[in-house]
Amino acid sequence: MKFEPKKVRNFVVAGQSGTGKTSLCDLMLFKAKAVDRLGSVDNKTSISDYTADEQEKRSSIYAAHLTCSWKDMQFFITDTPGYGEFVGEVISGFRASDAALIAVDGVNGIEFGTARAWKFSNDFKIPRFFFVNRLDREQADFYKVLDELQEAYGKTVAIPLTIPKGKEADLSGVIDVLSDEEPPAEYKQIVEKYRSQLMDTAVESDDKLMERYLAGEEISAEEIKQGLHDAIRSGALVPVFAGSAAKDIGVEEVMDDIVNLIQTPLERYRVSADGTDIIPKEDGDAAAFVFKSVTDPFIGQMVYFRVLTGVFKANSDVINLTTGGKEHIGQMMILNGKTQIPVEEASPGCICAVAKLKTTKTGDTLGTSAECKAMSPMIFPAPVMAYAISAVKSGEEDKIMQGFAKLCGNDPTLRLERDKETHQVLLKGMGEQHLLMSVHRLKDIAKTEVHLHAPKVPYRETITGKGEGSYRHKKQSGGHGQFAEVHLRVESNPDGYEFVNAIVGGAIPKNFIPAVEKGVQEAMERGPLAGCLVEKMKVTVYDGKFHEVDSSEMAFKIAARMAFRDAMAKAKPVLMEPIMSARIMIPDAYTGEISGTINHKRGRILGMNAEEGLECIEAEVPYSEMLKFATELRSITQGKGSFEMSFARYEVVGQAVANEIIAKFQAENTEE
Ligand SMILES: Nc1nc2c(ncn2[C@@H]2O[C@H](COP(=O)(O)OP(=O)(O)OP(=O)(O)O)[C@@H](O)[C@H]2O)c(=O)[nH]1
Ligand SMILES: [Mg+2]
Repeated sequence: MKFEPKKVRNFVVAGQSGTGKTSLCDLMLFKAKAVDRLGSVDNKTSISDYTADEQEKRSSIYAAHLTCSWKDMQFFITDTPGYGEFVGEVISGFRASDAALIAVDGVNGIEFGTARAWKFSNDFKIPRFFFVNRLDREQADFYKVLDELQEAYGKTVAIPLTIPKGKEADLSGVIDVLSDEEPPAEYKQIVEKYRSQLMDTAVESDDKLMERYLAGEEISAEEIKQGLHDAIRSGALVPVFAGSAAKDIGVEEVMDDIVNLIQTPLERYRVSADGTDIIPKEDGDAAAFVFKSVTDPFIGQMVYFRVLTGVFKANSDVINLTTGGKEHIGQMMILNGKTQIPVEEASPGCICAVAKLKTTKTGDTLGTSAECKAMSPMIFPAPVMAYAISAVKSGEEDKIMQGFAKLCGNDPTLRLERDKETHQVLLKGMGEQHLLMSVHRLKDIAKTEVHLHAPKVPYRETITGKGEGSYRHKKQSGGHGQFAEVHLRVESNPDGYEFVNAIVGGAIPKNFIPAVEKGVQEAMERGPLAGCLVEKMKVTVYDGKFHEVDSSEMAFKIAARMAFRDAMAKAKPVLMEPIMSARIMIPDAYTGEISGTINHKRGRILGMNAEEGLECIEAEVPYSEMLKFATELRSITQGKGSFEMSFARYEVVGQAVANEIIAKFQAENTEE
């Protein structure tokens, strides 16, 4: 099987969860006769949602790669999950594609998933088009959704290529705005309106065409097509289609226009990591971007790549341009859900899987010649939720680590980290479902289980005043005694930790000073209030005593540790907590409730603005209050909101809250 790049169309299907993306993909495969039976999400027979977990959930978790031929063209389709927590799959799906089909619900209109798909199309510089789906449902209203799209993305940008015939249960078909010569009388006016808007857009991209158009000359269908193609490619036009995947309405029109109007893989320019353009060619040196890797329980590690330029051949040697390593490609497969179809050659636009590469991982570029350029890796959002994990069966810690290492290698939004401050092992990801799913996967691939706990908050301690403390360590236990005395001062120092030796006249001999500092640093690892890291202070040793025979490094370390505690208690110690900067994207209707929730969480709202059809709240909230926010936001907004957060700084905890934390710590530590 070989593909001519001019006849390949590669696009990603993205948008809010439940807008019918997978149903649309199943229908496209069926119409293109890539399968003999129409797959269905609801009946657990979808070609795209083929994993047991997806069938159970009746919703996509992983991006699925599909392929079919339609009117002499080969489609490579990536169906992505709409559920916000699986965003990693969406990002790699966009990286692999030349255009985005954004599914929008005919009742709900713009939702978070719509805005996100729009943003990714911008980030990846790919043209997009909307499919307003589920128009057969009660209260579905194409024109209301169209208004929203035009409001958010531009009146002259979002223009229908098809409009619905009938509505809700009486939806009976669509009218093709450009080519339906005789639309039913009641639609004539509206068709004329959009047709003339499309004509304006089509001729705008070409001055000569524009002149002829204005002079009233005939413009050929081919010229209009080219004009629309260029306008879509530049983003000046984002066509809107109407339909219903469930009723098979408006889908063929979309498929035909994908063939007619969307850019070919040869028109998809990219920029390499060193800033030079990668201009795709039909043959010659080949390069492909590895956008994903998967651990298959039977085959082992599989990597998925998208050919950027040139032709790859099965059973050939290639170079990993990112690492410089050599690899051998054995069998190459294109994918239709779980079906793998071997191919001899892969050309621009193809999405292929290969097994058993030695060191290649997600984000690398493969090439047939060292002359080819590597692309930069993808950027994924930072995790927004964490669980502390522990082994269910002790002794399986290594197995757990290895299992998670594999999962993290395949999922760039998942991380396993040891927290230096709380000493917990944290599994971090994009939300509760994402983390639970990963733990479930661990059971599959490593046959081991973990307990999940709420993570401890890495509080810190510091002082707001100044204090002096001293301690004499003296012990006589048989032979040698132990003796050391340390006097020191602590004072607040916003710049960080500083240690000053102000001893004059040898009260503590120089060679013991490092031991004194060591003692101070040890004391700072476990503060007196709640056992947290102590920071931001200047510590000055100004006096002490020693004994010729009985003093030792150990004795000075102990004395310094105790003197430090004494001084800190007198210097107005306070507890500090991590504060997160959060950006919360929600539909307007939830602004009130989310603002209330933020206030309730001791958060501060810094600003609110409308962004791409959604409300964006910028806020700062203590980390301890955000541990479960991913889950709360989901339940408040019914999955229509999303957020990202990053560490901002430490701040002093208010007295009442601090007292609770300290009391809890002390109770736990006396129990021990
Ligand atoms: N009434 C109606 N229901 C539809 C239509 N298209 C899909 N559905 C139903 O909507 C539900 C969600 O469809 P999916 O195809 O799984 O939606 P999705 O966008 O892939 O969702 P995620 O995978 O969660 O992102 C299913 O129950 C479908 O049967 C439609 O045109 N009309
Ligand atoms: Mg889906």
